[in-house]
This record gives sequence, structure tokens and C-alpha cells, in this order.
Amino acid sequence: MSSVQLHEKIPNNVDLSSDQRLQRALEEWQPHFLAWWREMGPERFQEDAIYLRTAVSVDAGGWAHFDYVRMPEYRWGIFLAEPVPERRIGFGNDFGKPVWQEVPGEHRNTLRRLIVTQGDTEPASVEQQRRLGATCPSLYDLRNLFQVNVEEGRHLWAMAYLLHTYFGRDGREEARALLERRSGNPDKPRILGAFNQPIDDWLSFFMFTTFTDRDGKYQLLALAESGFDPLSRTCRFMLTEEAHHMFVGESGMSRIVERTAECLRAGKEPRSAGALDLATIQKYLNFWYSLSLDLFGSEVSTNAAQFFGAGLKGRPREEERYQDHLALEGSYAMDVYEGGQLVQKPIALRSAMNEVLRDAYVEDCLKALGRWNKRLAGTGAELVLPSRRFHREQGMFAGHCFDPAGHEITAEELARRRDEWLPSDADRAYVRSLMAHPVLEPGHFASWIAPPPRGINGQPIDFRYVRYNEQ
Ligand code: BYC
Repeated sequence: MSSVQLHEKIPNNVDLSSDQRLQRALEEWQPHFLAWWREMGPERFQEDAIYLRTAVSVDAGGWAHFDYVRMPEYRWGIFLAEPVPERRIGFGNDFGKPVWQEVPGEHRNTLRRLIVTQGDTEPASVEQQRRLGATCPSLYDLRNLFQVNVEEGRHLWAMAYLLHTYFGRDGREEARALLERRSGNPDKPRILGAFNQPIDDWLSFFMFTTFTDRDGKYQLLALAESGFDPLSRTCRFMLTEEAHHMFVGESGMSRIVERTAECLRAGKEPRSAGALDLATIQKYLNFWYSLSLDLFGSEVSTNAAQFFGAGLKGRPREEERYQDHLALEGSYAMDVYEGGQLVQKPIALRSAMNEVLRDAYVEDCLKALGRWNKRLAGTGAELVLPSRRFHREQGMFAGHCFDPAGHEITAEELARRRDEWLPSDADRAYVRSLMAHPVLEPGHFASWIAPPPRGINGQPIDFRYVRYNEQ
């Protein structure tokens, strides 16, 4: 059960060959996945050899397999973390009962919706990032981009597996629909807001992988608690991949900030030295952070209460962190609108679960920011997280206007000052001009980003991470 069968057409550790019906269904889906990858996956470089890591087993050491691979030949497959013996539901109305190995009829629609929403983000992010190869700052970064992309492709496989295995015909239809929606397409958009925004420059890419992938981490942690054991196991394995995506984002931003700080310390204006100025970085941060906050849904949410009560989506590390796993009695003190004014009110804990998760996320984002600000030491400048009310399109603050400090302002003031707080057309044009050409010489880096302290998997920084145009 546990060894990964890599030689099979669909690599897996779920003993796929013993379930002919499922194997056939997935083998039918596979060419559609590959067609989607060819159409919507990375532009160019598809025929080049990329130094990628591939999962060969699900234990910690199983990750260490690195080799050159052409992306369409990546061993996408189905990997679930090992089952926890005698696992029991850790929260909600069925607390303490054995976990489900099949979908309980009463939770079928809700669970399917959660899996589809999660699954939809994975191909969306690949679509959003598909043009970045043309402007990469180095071969090292190009390889990291493609590592993230192939793993998002594998995360899509993970959700398609659950849909095919546990949801019959409608699951198969949903799995096909995951390959049919398109990021940013008004006729068939991706489900969640942030996944319809273009990511057409590397500043956006590093912000996205820092802030939006970090939402992924927290949503996966919450789903890893699920009483539906196959979902829990698949999310636990996905989390091991997610960590690398956040490393790519956070370390990429650290290196950008490093270059900016070097300019500031030398008394140079960063833009004049081909680097990014802090104001532009802050505006991109404000944009991607606020969009990522939206991904947690409404502050007060009956959906979230239902997910928790049903034992489908919990709180991260429920067992270690919380004593009361029913959450029927506590409350969460929240600022809510009453008669047009924000007043603090106790909200039933189950209805506040989105906010509980968002709190953990914000705390984690602050740590990332602290690491970036260390790079700015001695410059007198720093980056800040805007208020969680700023620039929101979901939840209680959507439809109201706030400045980044969280003060409510008029729509006129927001319109007047928008370009101070969010990327303007001119900022975007500057970022594009800075990143107009790819840097494809091993060991070379664009002017706006510092080299990393070390290479990937112990390789030198000037390693040929992408064998570009070599046959
Ligand atoms: N955009 O009660 P509400 C990742 C909808 S990222 C558009 O406020 P709820 C990754 C909501 O669907 C993690 N619509 O929220 C990262 C609902 O619609 P219906 C992805 C939104 O349901 C980087 C309505 O508004 N995983 O893995 O409590 C790269 C009211 O809902 C948005 C998940 O999201 C939005 N931002 O929570 C690659 C986990 N927010 O039902 C990958 C699964 C809300 O009225 N999803 N709506 O039609 C969930 O747990 C929940 O669906 C949400 C929303 C947390 C997203």
C-alpha cells in the first residue's frame, strides 16, 4: 500500500491497479490533463530538461529525488500520506467517532464543493503563471517556477483522484470541469477571486507564492483535520509540497528586498540602479495580501460553521492547540457593523471559524514580513502588512472603503489616493520594463534581485538548472 508505484502509467501509492474501474476513469482523464497542460501550462521550455524533484515515496526522505525532466513527462500521480491507525474525528458533532473512509451521504454535496474549490485553485495558479518564463531573472528562479507549476499540477491530480474515487458520475464531471474553467476568462472563470488575477511579472509571482500559497497552507491544514480520511491524507501530503512554494515566494522577496536595501544603504535611488523601490514593493504587497485575505471567506460564515459542525474542515492542529473540540459554547469577539458603525460583538465560535483561520494566517504572514524587514536593517525603511479591512472584496468589509491603516474613508478619498496604496498603471509599466528580458546565463541574475545564498539540492548557484535549447 505505502510504496509508490512509479513505473505505472499513473504513479500512485493507492494500489490503483487493484481497482480497474477507477484506473480506467483516471486513465481517461489523464490525456485531458496533458492536453490542458500543453495548452495552459508554462509557455516555452516544455521541451527543455528541467532539474526537478519528483515524489518517489511519501515519507520525509522520499522527496530527495532530483533529476532532469521534460515537464510534460513529469511523474504526476496520486500520493496520500500514510493512514493514522484508529484515527478518530477530531472536532464537531461527530467528535470521537471513527473517521470516514467513504463519503457520508448527508455530507456529500458539501464535501464535493470543498474539494472542487480546493482543486480549482491548482490549475488556476499554473494558468496565471504561464508567461513568466519569458522574463525570468535567472535559471535558478526559472527552475523554481517550474517546480511550483508541476506540483500544482500534482495537487490537481490529488483532488481529481478524490472526485473520481468517491463521487461517482458527478465527481467525474467535476474533475473534467476543473480542466475547463480558465483563470481570468469572464465566460468560465476560476472559482475564487485571487485566482482570476494575472500574474505577469515576477514581483507578483513572489508575492503570490508568499501570500496566496500561504492561504493554501492554512486551508490544507484545516482540511487535513477532516473526518473524511482520504481528504485528510491527501492534504497532509500536499502540505509537504506547499512548504517549498512558500520558500520560493518568501526567499524570492527577501532577495528583491536585499537588492533594494543595498541601494538604499549606498545612498542610491533603487529605480535608478535597476532595482525595485520600496513603495512599489509595498503596493504589490498590499494588493496580494488583501486578495489572499479574501480567500478565507466571510468573517461570520454559516458555511464555515456547517463545515466545522459536520467534521469536514477543522482548525489547524486541532488536537494540540484546542481543548474544546465541539466549539459550541465559546465566542469570538469581533468588530461587526451595526447601524453603520463597527462595534465589538461576541460571535458564536463555529460561525467565526474563517476568522480563526485568518488569525493564524496573519500571524504567519507577520513572521515572513519580519524576515524581509531584517534585510532592510540600517536603511530606516520597513514593509508593513496593511489592515485586514483594506481593499477587501469578500466579507464584512467589502463595499466599504479603508486606508491601509484600517481607518474608514470615503469612496472619493479612496479613488483619489488609490495609486498611493495599490500598484498604479505606471508602477506596473515600470515593473514590466525592469523585467523585460529573461536572464538565461547560468549564475547570472537580473539587476533587481540578489543571488540566493545557496543552490537547489546542494548544487552550485551557477548550475544549469534548465538545459535551455539543448537537445
Ligand atoms: N472569491 O461564507 P463565505 C491554494 C464565496 S489556496 C470568490 O464567505 P466560506 C493554492 C463562497 O464560495 C486554498 N468567492 O465563505 C494557493 C460562498 O459561495 P456560495 C484553496 C468567494 O464558504 C496558491 C460565498 O462567497 N482552498 O490551495 O465560509 C496556489 C460566501 O461564502 C471567496 C480552499 O479555499 C473568494 N475569495 O469560505 C495554488 C479550501 N470567498 O457557497 C493553490 C476550500 C468566499 O454562496 N474552500 N467566496 O456559492 C473553502 O473552505 C471555502 O470555500 C472558502 C470560503 C474558505 C474559500
